[in-house]
Amino acid sequence: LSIHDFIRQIPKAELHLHIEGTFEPELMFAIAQRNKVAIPYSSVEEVRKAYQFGNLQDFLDIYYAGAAVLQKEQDFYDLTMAYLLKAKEENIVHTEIFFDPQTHTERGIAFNTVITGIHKALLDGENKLGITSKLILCFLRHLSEESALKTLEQALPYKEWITAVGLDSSEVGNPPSKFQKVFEKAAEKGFLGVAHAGEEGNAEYVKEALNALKIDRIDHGNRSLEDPNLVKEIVDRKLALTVCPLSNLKLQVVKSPDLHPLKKMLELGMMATVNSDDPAYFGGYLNANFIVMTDALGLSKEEITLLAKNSFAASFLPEDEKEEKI
Ligand code: ES4
Ligand code: ZN
Repeated sequence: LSIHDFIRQIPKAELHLHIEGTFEPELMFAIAQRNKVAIPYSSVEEVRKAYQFGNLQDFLDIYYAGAAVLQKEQDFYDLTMAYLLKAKEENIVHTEIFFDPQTHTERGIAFNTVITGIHKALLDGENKLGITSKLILCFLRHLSEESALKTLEQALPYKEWITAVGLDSSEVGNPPSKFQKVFEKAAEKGFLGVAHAGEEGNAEYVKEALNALKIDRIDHGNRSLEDPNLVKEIVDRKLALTVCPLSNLKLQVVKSPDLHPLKKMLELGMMATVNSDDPAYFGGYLNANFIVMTDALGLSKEEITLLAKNSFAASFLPEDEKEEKI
């Protein structure tokens, strides 16, 4: 078995995936057409050409613009099902999906429309494709804590469908402490917590995510490596990092594949996992992320196996279900 085939066939979990970031141009065109909404591109090629960003904010501007064609429950269903079919092809057997309700409620789409479309697809994903899943509600950190609190209120009737809350969007200037109250409230209601931290922000952002938000898992976390005491805490507490190699390259937080810290993280004893983040925008799904790292860093089959095991160990599945999949 070639190492690339080894990557393709090994069962994996994906723990860092924005459903709005799986929106492929072909589906975007189809949905724009049936909803009769205009998009600023005339062809799929033009959309792909526009997907050139040198940092997080440039990417987010395009990502939010694309999400604006999503209006009906069926649109959210189709978006989610398209990702699940891709996941099936890649031997992803469990996935934990972020969604950004505020991206949609801020433009007048009902919370119910968004979550029901996604949830129905996840049910079909489990029943027809055998893929288990969890849903993580992300607050947009460029908006106010008040808006996040309102979003948490809207989510409460759907508590059974949502496992955790998260924090995404523009990191620098929007530190975790801004959302301390809403994460406290979410914890009281029984939600787990995750947060994007140390992607563009420095190690202080990761420390705040741990101390102020008391998160259970760190999204990205790359810049933790700048603080040895923080690395020690992450190792000692077995906190997982959801690392996203192609995202890091596309957004230039890592300048080239051979400079990526993934292998270093494993060597330090950190529970790193590999994930695709926004695969329609960053040039590849989960296996492509494993492949770019394997080719650049010379990962062995043992290291790939460890990363796959970590993906289940770090998931929010109950312990007995983790055991079954590892
Ligand atoms: C995101 Cl890569 C990334 N970082 C922060 N927020 C996001 N939302 C979607 N992708
Ligand atoms: Zn992300």
